Amino acid sequence: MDDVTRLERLRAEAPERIAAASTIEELEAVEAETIGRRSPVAELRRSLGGRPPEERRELGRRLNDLVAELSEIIERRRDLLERRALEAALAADAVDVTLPGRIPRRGTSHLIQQVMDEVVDIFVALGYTVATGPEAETEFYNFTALNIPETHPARLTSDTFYLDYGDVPEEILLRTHTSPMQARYMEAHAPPVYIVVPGRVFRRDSDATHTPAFHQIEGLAVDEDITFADLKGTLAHFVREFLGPDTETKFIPHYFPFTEPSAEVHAYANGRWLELLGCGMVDPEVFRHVGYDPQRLTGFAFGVGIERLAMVRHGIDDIRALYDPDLRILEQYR
Ligand code: YSA
Repeated sequence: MDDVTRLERLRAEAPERIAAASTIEELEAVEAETIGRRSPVAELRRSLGGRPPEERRELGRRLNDLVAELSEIIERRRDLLERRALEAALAADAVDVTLPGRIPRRGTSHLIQQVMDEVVDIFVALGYTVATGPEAETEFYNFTALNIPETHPARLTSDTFYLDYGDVPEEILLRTHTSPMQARYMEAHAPPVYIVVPGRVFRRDSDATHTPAFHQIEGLAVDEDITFADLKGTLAHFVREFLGPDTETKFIPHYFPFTEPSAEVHAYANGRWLELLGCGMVDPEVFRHVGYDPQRLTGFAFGVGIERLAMVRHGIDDIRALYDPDLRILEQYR
């Protein structure tokens, strides 16, 4: 086949191949095969130099015409394919504004957290600040600094979760109450002190009113001339704020090694009295442990059980309901 015939055949066949390309990639492949650097057209152009002048001129003109013609057809096809690709992308991305929205499930803080926040708020409104301490505590801060004797039953492994850190100078345990923060805070701060300490505590307890992990809020007020009347007034205010003015409560004398005198506060709910908190006037021995002057300072402290508050307020008679993962229970307290 002579050169002119090859070019004419290309001119006849190429438009059909260009029209058949349905993507930009296919079109680029057809372009490379017809007028690209390795195409028959490029090959002929490279051969021009070795031809007689007349033939060179004639063949060169034909080549230029063909390349111009096919380039135009290819560009038109490219425009069309690009427009189609854009339209397809827009159609795929389209937002149907008439579709109903997806409403995300609304979360809520757990009832125990809600109660803790509320108790903290009541005391913050009285001028108290919030402090927090470690859940893994030393035997010293959990017991010794609080004047709890070596022989006290709370120190037994039957009551307390000890952590096994191997051969350490002091036993580490999961704190059994938030009271260790009393000593930690007083060691680090000069009086007066007005703090509340919310946190999780742990004991080997389990029944309808006790769980092995539960929450307390510790309160500590140390100043000059604080009396038992201040303790009673503050806790009565707290109970009225949290449980309502008509809630029946009573103070019962009690014993804690770190307060003297000591008491428990009980509230009446669901036909029975439920213990809410322990409290008392800070024992001078605790002041001595932290370097405070017991001649000049007095104070009161208390530790309130958060789950018990939730039980009294919501009429829950088994504490374990608070830890049931069934959301239908917790959703009632949004
Ligand atoms: C006492 C005097 C102070 O100066 C300061 C704090 C205290 C409280 C003391 N640290 C204490 O823990 N006392 S307590 O053993 O009686 O617990 C306090 C409250 O925690 C209880 O009144 C009860 O409401 C709650 N509680 C105790 N064990 C619990 C529990 N709640 C749920 N599960 C348990 N296992």
